[in-house]
Order: sequence, then structure tokens, then C-alpha cells
Amino acid sequence: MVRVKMMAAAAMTGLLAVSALAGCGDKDAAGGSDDGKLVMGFSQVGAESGWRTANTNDIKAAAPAAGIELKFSDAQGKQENQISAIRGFITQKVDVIAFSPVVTSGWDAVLKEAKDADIPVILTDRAVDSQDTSLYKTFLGSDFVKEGKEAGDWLVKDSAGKTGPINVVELQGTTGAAPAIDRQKGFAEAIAANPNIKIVKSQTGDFKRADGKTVMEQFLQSTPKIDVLYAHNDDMGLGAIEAIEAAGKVPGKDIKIITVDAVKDGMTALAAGKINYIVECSPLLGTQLMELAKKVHAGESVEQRILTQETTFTQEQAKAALPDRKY
Ligand code: GYE
Repeated sequence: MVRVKMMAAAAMTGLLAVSALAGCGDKDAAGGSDDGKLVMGFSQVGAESGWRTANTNDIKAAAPAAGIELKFSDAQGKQENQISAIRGFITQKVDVIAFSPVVTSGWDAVLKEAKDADIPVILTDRAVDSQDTSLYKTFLGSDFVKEGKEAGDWLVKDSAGKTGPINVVELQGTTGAAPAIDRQKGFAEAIAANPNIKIVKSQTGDFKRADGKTVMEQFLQSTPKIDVLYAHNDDMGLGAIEAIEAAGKVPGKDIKIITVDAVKDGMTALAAGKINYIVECSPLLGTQLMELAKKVHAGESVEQRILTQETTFTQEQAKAALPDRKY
């Protein structure tokens, strides 16, 4: 009787084990899905900007083109959603986890969980501040300090020979996000070359158009003389343009505007003379990301840091580039 019971229990355990496996992303012994496809869990920041939409579309198109099954999760701008999405991917035993961390800090615990589960992690677009770099395989994305520096360099050149103070207001990206921290830093370093250039106000607009507009309205009310707006992305710059026009000023002339991203809407405003200069940040990371996923899954070594190729645009260059702009 006891023996029968034990056998029944063993059979049940066996069944449970099988169903547990089947529930785990239908993995085969090699870690792929049943149909041999590599499975990637991807946690996206949200849909805060035109850049983000272009990035999401590119990743969603690149996965099937590379024969990769994509499990896509939108965190709606919240770190806790990203952490639970990553935990979900670990439970599902995906082959590779990729994510664009909304902020830089607070990832060590969940990255450790992925490492313990033997699931390689790829950072895409934004960095984390984890000291232990073995927690992820690589970081694919732009050099945001360089972007900020290029924005500042343009202003230094543009202000050459001008006397008197040049008052700059700054619309920062999401507080604590790598591109906000680094674009602020690079810009500040570059404008130090001209002591006339001063940042008189600096506040977050969360990379969103609506926030760019409301914060610019406040800047306009509180600051009598604004010469330049530096916005960490096109969307905030475009929102600010609405506020500037509503205040009866001419964007691009009364207030010069520098932004980062070079998405179509930004480039259109640049070509129309409402923005003065845009530093490009490419959202088209999908194809490279899928190639990296295949490599890390195969156990091949990859570079710890992979930089995106980027350029800058003046108003004339924007006019020439617009017809072929992909995003
Ligand atoms: O510049 C901004 C987006 O992380 C590089 O996030 C990205 C930034 C991009 O919301 O528009």
C-alpha cells in the first residue's frame, strides 16, 4: 500500500515536471523553443517619445526577420514594471533577456536573478550603474555624453564673438535616466568654454512633448530673458515650441533651440527654421540587437560596449535629409 502510494506520487511528480517544462516557453534541451527559435524577452521603457516608438517598431520588425521569437513587454515608464517583466521572462526561461532600463540604478538584484538562471542579458539604448559588469553581456546604444557635448559645441560656435550673457534653459529627460544624466553632463562640459553661456533654469520634462510644453511655459513666466533652449529630446523641444509661440515669440529666432534625436517631427521643425540644431540619436537598434542575441546565446564573446553610429544636423542638412528619413 505504501509502495503504491509512493509510485503514484513519483508518477505525479514526473507529470508535474513535464507540465512545468512545457509551461516554460516550450523549451527544448538546447534552450530554444520547440520550433528551434531563439526566444527573446524584451522590456521596453514605454512610449514616451517619437524616438521610443521608432525603437519599438524597429525591434518588433527585426525579431521575425532574424528568426527570433519576441516576447515584448511595455513598462509604461515604471521601473517596477520592468523588474516584474524581467522576472516573468526568467520564470518563462526565455533564451535571452534584453531591456532598455528606464533609470540607471536599482537593477543589481534582478540582474543577479537572471545570471543565476543562466539567462544572458543585453542592455539596449540605456545603461545601468551596476558595478558588477558581469551581470550583463553587453550594452548596445549611443554615447549620450558625446551627444550633449555636440549640442554644447554648436552653441559655443554660434555664440562666438557675441558679448553679454547668453541665458540657456534646459529641458532634461527622465530624472535618473542615462540619457538625461549624460546629455546634461556633456553639454555643461562643452559650454564651459564660453563663460558668457549660463544655464539659468534646468528642469525635467520626462522626455515628453506635453511636459516640455508645460515646463517651458513656466520658464517663460519666470525668466525674462531666455536666449537658448536646450532640450534633451525632440519631443520636449516640440512641446516647448508651442509654449514659445503662444507667448508671442519666434522659436529658432527669439529663442534658439537645440535638441537631440532627429526623429521626423524634429527634423521637420529644424528644416522649417523653428529648431536650430539637432544631434542625432538613432533608435534603429533592432538588427544589431538580434545579431547580438544570437551570439550571446551561442556562447560567443561580444564587446562589452557597442556604440551606435550618429551624426548632427543643421537646418540646411535637415532639408536635404528629410525626404529619406526613416523615422
Ligand atoms: O533620446 C528620448 C527617449 O533613451 C535615447 O529616450 C533614448 C531617449 C531618447 O524618450 O527621446
